[in-house]
Amino acid sequence: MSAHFPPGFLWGTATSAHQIEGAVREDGRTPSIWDTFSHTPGKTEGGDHADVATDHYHRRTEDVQLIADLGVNAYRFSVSWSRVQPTGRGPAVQRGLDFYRLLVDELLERGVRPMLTLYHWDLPQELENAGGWTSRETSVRFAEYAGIVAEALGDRVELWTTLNEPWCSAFLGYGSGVHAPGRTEPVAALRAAHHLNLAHGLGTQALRAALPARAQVSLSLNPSVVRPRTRSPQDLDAARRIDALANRVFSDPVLKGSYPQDLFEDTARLTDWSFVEPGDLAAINQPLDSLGINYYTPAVVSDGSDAESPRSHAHGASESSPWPGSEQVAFHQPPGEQTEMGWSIDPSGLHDLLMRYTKEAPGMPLMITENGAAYPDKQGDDGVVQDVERIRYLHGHLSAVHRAIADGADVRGYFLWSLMDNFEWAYGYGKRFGIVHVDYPSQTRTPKASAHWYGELARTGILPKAPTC
Ligand code: PNW
Repeated sequence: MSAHFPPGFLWGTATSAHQIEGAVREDGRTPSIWDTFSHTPGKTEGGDHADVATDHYHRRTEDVQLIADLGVNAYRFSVSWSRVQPTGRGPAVQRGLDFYRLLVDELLERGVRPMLTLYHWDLPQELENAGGWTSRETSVRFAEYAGIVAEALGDRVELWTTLNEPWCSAFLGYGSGVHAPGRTEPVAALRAAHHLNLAHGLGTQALRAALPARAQVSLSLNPSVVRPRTRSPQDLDAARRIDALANRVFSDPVLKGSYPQDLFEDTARLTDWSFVEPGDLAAINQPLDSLGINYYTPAVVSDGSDAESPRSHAHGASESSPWPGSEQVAFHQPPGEQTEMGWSIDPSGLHDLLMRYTKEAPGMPLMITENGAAYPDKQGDDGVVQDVERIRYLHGHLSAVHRAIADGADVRGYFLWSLMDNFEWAYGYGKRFGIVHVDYPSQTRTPKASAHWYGELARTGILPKAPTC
């Protein structure tokens, strides 16, 4: 059966500044924590870094044309903080802002709605030197930066996102250390999570103050679909612990204005959470216009207190844990097909998430701000990558979205990760999420089969039958 999506649905692709821009030393930009991290030996696959990436900073106009030619009506990108505010404080660099103004104008001219994310993991290194997200000063700095960007682009950008996936920034950045800044301190990770929440709250206030009333403000989370391996009380408790650290540590303060009591208990031997100051929760609990959800794969967990259980953390192999206070939980690879990331394919997880937030935040419009899959290149004789696995992945997940809408979820848009192959963080350039292939030596962009498939969907709003190939 073919499925119709609601009129006005946003069909987009997504990228982030650090993963595509390159030009890391141009026009006054200073290093971010990801520049430092990727240039530290042993931190990224093959020592890959994003000095050039997909050279988008110099190919902006060509890339906007590429987006428009796909047939999509929206594009999600992020702003590089250290391009706009090189020291993370004080006056903005006009040339940095100009790049994004031109990008937005070119998108609008071609009928593509821009969705701007203020922070997709690239903290100015100067702010990390002052404590980074473990310091509450960084939340205040973020609000100032949000105000600057809003003043500059508020007349033309309507869709605003404060943070992308604060879980990754806090727990992969300061807990397991597989992301920048590469710190492995459990308490630092919890402090970072709170200061990211506070940054979201103060940033939202700064956006509201500077933006016209029609602007929409949102936050993109990457909630985990946590499945207990069995229904035993021990495994159910493991799932509850991971749900607290992956999901409720962000969604509760943002949506309800409180931290979960069980999270305090689970982490009591590490911290008394005295870094949460009076007034913080009210500041974090700002009304939002939509909630962004990024989804790739579910997690299956069990109680791992016995020595035999796998301690491999589903979120990147490392010695350190991204789960402060719940290090004993074991993660299991679900059976069935996987993408090249080793992430199992399970579209029902996306349906579950959309229904969960429909229940937890009644009336809240939802936006899928990321979903997609990495697959190795299989170029045909014509140079086009025949990525039928990716089409199948997308088809399955979009069917799940359609089903959630039928079940009452107010889903307003879908942003495919990613527009083009790019710098996949610690995995470097080896993992390709794009629907457009990038030949890095020549920087040639070639739409894959999935780009044509997705463009057709975006133009018609009708999800075709499952691909049979
Ligand atoms: C997201 N995990 O990253 C990011 O928002 C993108 O920048 C990234 O390219 C994309 O997904 C694909 O990885 C994640 O370990 C990285 O749970 C790691 C995890 C989740 C999301």
